[in-house]
Amino acid sequence: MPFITYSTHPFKDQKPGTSGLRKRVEVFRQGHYLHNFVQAVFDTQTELIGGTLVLGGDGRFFNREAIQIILKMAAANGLARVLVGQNGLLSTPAASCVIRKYAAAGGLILSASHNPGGPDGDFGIKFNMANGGPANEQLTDAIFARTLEIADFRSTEGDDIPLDTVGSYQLGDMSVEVIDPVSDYAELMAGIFDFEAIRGLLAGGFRIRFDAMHAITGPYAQRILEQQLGAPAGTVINAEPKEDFGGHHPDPNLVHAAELVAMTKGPEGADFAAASDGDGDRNMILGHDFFVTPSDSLAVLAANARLIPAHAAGIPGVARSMPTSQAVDHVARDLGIECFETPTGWKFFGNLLDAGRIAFCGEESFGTGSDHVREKDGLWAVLAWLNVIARRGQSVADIVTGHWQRYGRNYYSRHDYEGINSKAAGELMKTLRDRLPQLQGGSLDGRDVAYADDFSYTDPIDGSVSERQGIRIGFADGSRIVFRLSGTGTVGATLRVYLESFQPDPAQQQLDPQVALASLIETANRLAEIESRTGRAAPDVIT
Ligand code: G16
Repeated sequence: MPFITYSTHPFKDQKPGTSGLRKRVEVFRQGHYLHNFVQAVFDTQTELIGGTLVLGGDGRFFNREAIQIILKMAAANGLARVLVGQNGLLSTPAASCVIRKYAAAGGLILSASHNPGGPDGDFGIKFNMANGGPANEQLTDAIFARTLEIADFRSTEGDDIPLDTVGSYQLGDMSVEVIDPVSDYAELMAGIFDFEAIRGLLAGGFRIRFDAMHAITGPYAQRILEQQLGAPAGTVINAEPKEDFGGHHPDPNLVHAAELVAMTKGPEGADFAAASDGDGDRNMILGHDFFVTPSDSLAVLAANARLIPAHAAGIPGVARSMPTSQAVDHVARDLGIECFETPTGWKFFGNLLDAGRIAFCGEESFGTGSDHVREKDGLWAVLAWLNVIARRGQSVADIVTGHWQRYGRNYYSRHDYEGINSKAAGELMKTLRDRLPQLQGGSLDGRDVAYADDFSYTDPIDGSVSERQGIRIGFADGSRIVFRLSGTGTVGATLRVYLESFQPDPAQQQLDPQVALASLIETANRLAEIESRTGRAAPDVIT
């Protein structure tokens, strides 16, 4: 089969964000946009040449086409083997699992996560390393630098690989194995959790619902929850992956999973409900008429880790991203284990997980996971909760309120201002940054400022430094305001304001977080001059 070198010209905007390169579909379909990025990966990740690549995506529009393009480029670039999910599907955590299990040199995951899909939606691609985790900043910087100078790419004009049938194929000297996307992952889950206890819980009439949001987790949840654990057929809703996610926004939060939230209300409401996102790495956990914040979810799972068979001996440490609430810090102190605060982005957990310093980690952005893979994992979180519920014999609400009574409650909320003018957003952040020295040691609306800085992280394992990771203002009473700009949006800028306060008194732990945080919200809005700078009187999404 003849391999051909095609000439191309660089695009200036291929810098990966918080999690890979995400752009509108129309951007990815222009010229050789995708080819350039993939060639930059092959040019810089030389261990792939002669090695194994894992390939799959969340099934969104352009997924199938992109997979065929990448397969041909992989063959022309001298890769030995590609493991690709049937129909081009692999959830992000399943891709991480497959990379690790088959000792692949890396993986390419096609997804724009929770961003909408379809011809007018978003597409994305990210490179994962041999440990199964997202490429670290050094690698993404190298890939980006290469995209700026790229002049040609290699490919071939061979036939497409039939992705709908599991089997082995050949593209020149490269073998292509189309694999069942679910089985390796399902086997991994069965080895972690107490499936017997969960089966017993479900057989006893505990009612659960899982919303796959017409995205990747439908086949995974049906196999594991319905077929292996015995949940009734139909437990998984919106189970069929669709190229446009049924026209919805595959983002598991209270706004976009409103149909699921409604299923937890009233006397017949589900006892437990959960949703996952486009590529299956996020999770939202609900009890009967009860929302568990992702920050609380991490804290509760850490406190109950020993109930999960794979962690029966306890966990060495935990980590959370900086804007995530400090709920898990209280648990770590109590358990006498290490607790790390990292920048936003799952890639920052990789070194700590590889070094065995932490076993659980999580982010406020509906991400929770463990050392079983190197990505956050939506279904892992669901199974972890079911495992804990089955072993404790308590409802979700009882587990969480009991947790608050013991450790205190971290009231928490995130306010998002989406699609705002990028220049205005940049100026807002700059003004805040400039004011930090004045805030130090002073007080704001009656609260004493304990620290005011732009978060900088030194990786404890490799010493790498990541600066300007978000502006944080911490108060002496334990409350915090954090401002940062999202690194995952594709239109304008998204300002995220994270708000947190601590309430140790059980008698005062039952407030609506928006009420409990009202004065802090006012302080944040005033301090950042949000309305005058963005033209927005209220956030677009509150979680
Ligand atoms: C990605 C990253 C997460 C991060 C999230 C939010 O999630 O993997 O680590 O917390 O983005 O990022 P931002 O606040 O910059 O939008 P996903 O699920 O989109 O891959």
